[in-house]
Amino acid sequence: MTQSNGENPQRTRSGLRQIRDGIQSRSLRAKKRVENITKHDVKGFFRRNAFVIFTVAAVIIGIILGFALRPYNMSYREMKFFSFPGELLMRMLQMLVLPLLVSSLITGMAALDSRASGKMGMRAVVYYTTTTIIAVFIGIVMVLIIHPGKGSKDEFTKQQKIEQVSPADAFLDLIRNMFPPNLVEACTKQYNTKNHSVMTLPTVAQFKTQYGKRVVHVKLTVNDTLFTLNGSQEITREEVIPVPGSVNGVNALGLVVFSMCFGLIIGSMREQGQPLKDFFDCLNEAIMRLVAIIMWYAPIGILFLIAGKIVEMDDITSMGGQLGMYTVTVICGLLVHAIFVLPTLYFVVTRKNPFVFIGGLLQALITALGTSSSSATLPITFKCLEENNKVDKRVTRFVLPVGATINMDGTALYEALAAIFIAQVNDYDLNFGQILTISITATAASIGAAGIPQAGLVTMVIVLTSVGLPTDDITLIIAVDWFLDRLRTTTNVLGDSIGAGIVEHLSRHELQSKDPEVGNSVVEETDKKPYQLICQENEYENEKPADSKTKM
Ligand code: 7O9
Repeated sequence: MTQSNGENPQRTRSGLRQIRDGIQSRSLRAKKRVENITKHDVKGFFRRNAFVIFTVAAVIIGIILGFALRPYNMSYREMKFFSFPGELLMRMLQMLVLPLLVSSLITGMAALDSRASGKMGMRAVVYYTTTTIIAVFIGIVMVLIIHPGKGSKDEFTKQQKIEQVSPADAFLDLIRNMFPPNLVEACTKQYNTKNHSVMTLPTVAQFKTQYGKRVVHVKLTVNDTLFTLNGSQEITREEVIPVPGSVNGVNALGLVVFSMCFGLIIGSMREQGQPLKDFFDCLNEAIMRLVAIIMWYAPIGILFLIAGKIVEMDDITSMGGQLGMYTVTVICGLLVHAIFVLPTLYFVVTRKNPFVFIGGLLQALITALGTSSSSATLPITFKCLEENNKVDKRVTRFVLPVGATINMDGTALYEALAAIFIAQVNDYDLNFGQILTISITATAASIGAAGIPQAGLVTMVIVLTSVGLPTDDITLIIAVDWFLDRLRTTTNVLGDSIGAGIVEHLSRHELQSKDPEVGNSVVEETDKKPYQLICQENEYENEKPADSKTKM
């Protein structure tokens, strides 16, 4: 290599000249390129990035409009009218989530054999756990360093009572929700154990006096639910009993479990499963086309969602010092995770520029910010990853819905941080064991959130109860929750998307060598990566072109 000491000075000089010439010619070329930019190029740039430009503009206009309208003190009704276009966007996105979730998971699983999907699933799970643990760690380090809670609650407004939840019941509900007995109901309801006090049970008491200990079964109706009590249990007047119930909301966990199993089975059925495979593939494609249409409306919806929220929010100047510091701490934690940890992880694994990848996701991230729901953002996330970042559909279809359901880095970071903040406000010293307990429960809470009814509050209650912190103090942080929710949702969506990029990179060999029977829309566009083109050729070898639905 170049050892300048023993080198011919003539050669060194010529090398320098070469470098100089190189730089000069490059700058000349760049100059020429700038000079050659035509109106056509500029137009092309705007057309290609139209969505992103509109969306960013929507956020800026939304913020300005929101603050401009605040002094007018709108009535509640006026505010609802004003947020109406935003509400419509939410409804449209949510409309697509269910068919998208089911069809993408089924086709995603059916396109892979059980070994390949097992490997990919393993990678996804390792990624989810690693990033969630890192997120919790960052949250804890941030709150310990910045120390936003000062051991006094004077500046906070009056607290309300928070309902207690039993962690055991929540855990059992999570498992129950994985296996919905009625698939149609799973689209609208989640199982939720409710606690009922049996104070008003004169019948039981009468039964007992009448028959003593020999009472076998007492049938009761509480809230229209018939259930049986075993008489051998001692029923005292104060007893609280778990009663089956349900709450409104999609049982995402149940649908994910069902769709994955169903997809795997269809995939293993070969020719027999082909009609169903085609059906769900077609359904998925049709939904994605609807998403493309809704994306044109998204900027308007986002504008009004953001402006509406700013008009609605309480006066920020009344926010106390501790709460302000808490908000800053959460923002710092989320930023470190989203701008430093996740991109670094992406770079280390793939050796590609993470910020180019994130650039392609901009619209999904802004939609997450506007809607504060990673499930409602799912359709846009799909579009961004598949179209801008050219991630293989077999990966996105499998990784994104599962990620939206169980991978919530922002939520995990937030819950751990919030629990320690509440401890600080109460002047409660946490030892290492308690901090470890908080990390474990926060990780579990973020994984199980979609399976636990009314998750936001319930998971926070579980984290606090695990170390004996007062649950009523959750009301201290509710004032800023709407805002922090948007930021953690954005982090959640980024985590899921980077996960898809990483899993695709790690699975590239299997995807390359996989049998070509991968579902038609996977190989739809011609500007895809080489291995997809290989699949395309093979597909034509195997199929009669007349039967093929593949567009060229
Ligand atoms: C945040 F798979 C899908 F897409 F259909 C799906 C549907 C519903 C996935 C998840 C859900 C779901 O119910 N999720 C859920 C998420 C339920 C309760 C709480 C949360 C946590 O939400 C985050 C948070 O509050 O930190 C955040 N708002 O990512 O949406």
